[in-house]
Amino acid sequence: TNTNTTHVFKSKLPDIPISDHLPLHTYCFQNVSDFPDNPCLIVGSTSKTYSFADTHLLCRKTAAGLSNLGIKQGDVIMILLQNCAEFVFAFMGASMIGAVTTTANPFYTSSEIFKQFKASRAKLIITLSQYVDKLRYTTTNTDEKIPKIGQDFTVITIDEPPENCLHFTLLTEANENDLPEVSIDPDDPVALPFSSGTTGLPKGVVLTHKSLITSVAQQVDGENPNLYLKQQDVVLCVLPLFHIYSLNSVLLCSLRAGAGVLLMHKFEIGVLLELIQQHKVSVAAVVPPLVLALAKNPMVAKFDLGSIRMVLSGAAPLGKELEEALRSRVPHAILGQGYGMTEAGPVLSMCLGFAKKPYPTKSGSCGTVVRNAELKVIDPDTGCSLGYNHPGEICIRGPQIMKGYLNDAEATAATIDVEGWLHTGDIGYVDDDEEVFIVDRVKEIIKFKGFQVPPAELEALLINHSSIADAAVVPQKDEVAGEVPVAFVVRSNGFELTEEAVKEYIAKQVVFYKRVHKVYFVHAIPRSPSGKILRKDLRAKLAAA
Ligand code: AYL
Repeated sequence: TNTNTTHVFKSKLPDIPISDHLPLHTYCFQNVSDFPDNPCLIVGSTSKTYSFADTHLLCRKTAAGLSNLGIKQGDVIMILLQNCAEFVFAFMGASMIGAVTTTANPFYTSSEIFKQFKASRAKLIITLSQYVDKLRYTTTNTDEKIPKIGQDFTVITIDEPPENCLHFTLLTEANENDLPEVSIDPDDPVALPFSSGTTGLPKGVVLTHKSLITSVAQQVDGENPNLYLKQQDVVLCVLPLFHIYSLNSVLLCSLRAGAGVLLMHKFEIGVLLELIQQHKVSVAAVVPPLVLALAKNPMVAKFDLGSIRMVLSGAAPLGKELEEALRSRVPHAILGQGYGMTEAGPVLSMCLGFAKKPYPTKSGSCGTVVRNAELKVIDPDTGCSLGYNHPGEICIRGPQIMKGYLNDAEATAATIDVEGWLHTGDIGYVDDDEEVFIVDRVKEIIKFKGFQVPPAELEALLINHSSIADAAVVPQKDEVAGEVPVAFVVRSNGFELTEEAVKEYIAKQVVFYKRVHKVYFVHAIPRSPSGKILRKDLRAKLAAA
């Protein structure tokens, strides 16, 4: 291979002009005057509907309210909520005053929340009263200054506020005319999701106004949008908005395109089916475990899913058999995948069967690289670029990728090279029809139902245990979750330690999807001369078992 020639893969769709000079909220609400009375947000649990005009106004009021509470341009707020209308008002409202939102899973434990809270230096948290106890942080480290609610940060609840907390109506009842004038640069951050990327602990991913606008435009803009959302569409929003998949491809794309968003605060198959039927959901964004439920659950047969015209699956590999099983349930719908990574802005490729003028696509494909971007596949050992049908590490370049990791130049440089290519840690190839196929992963991350489980985080907890001398965590294949984390543990000399005790020790400290499913006691963890865990060897051991 000649190292001087780089084979670059592009979309089959032509590049388009993108309004990436605008602030994100201006871009998303740019067309609202064309459809002010169309439903924008539909709350599944109550059927309460906010029109585009209502939504836009409530976002502006929330922006003014945040500003009244002292939130300034560049400040970070944390949203710790399941899907709800307030999530949308807070995220877009923060954008309007040039503030940045970090989103976190409300099921996180207190220590998981505080790691992100501290790293992001959030000034305010928006949540539900039932989670406020987790914000009364305690630590055994006496040197650490503990931030206190109402003194060091503000807590707002969308329901009845506990002591020292404020009610969300304080924001939505603010006067939108109090909105301060801010001048937003396209390279200013607007969202700060956390991701562990290819290695190590979760880090803040700096997504700017320009990156998110570019990503949304790559999906829904142009004469022939790659992901064609219509104003009449009702888009299912059951995947959590605190994850970039739903935030970007469901919420932001729908706002821009003028489609309605059906908000579900949690997944429950009966309720989901009922709502799809009742609200005539036409576009469903899902993850493989949800495809499994839709394909296999006997309840599905009792409901009319005829309104669904498009099903987008992403965030984890979708098996061909599963895709076929779903096809038999929604025979008239187009099924396809999107492939994304938080750091990539997030979408790298999207099924061209979703385009306004669709292309034929193959089962198992993750779509074609989005327009206005470049994708290459490199040999993981030599770094040389590879041509069609040769699997290698997928790299992406374009204005949509992250600015970098928050306060971590080293991790940024390890992920985005000097030429601007973001290295995904995914192994895949592009076939003769420009379709991307993911076949493996060279990075550490474990994906439980599409959620990230960073092995380094669990390993650090394990090594903290007084009876554990060394530990490594790797993925094990799982029928339902895709992958589950399992641990290899070396006991300290002379210590008794059971599998149950290790599992419990971890379960107490992490959100449900990071729990260790199996513990293998071993005499040593295989490591390279430099001390890196040889994860491949451990994965091979599991495969052989
Ligand atoms: P993160 N097939 C296989 N693996 C996938 C796929 C897919 N379709 N999509 C994502 N992954 C894996 O940061 C892959 O290993 O973002 C990738 O590097 O939580 C990793 O998940 C990234 O995990 C969309 C569609 C966003 C998908 C996304 C994914 C965001 C997940 C927008 O429209």
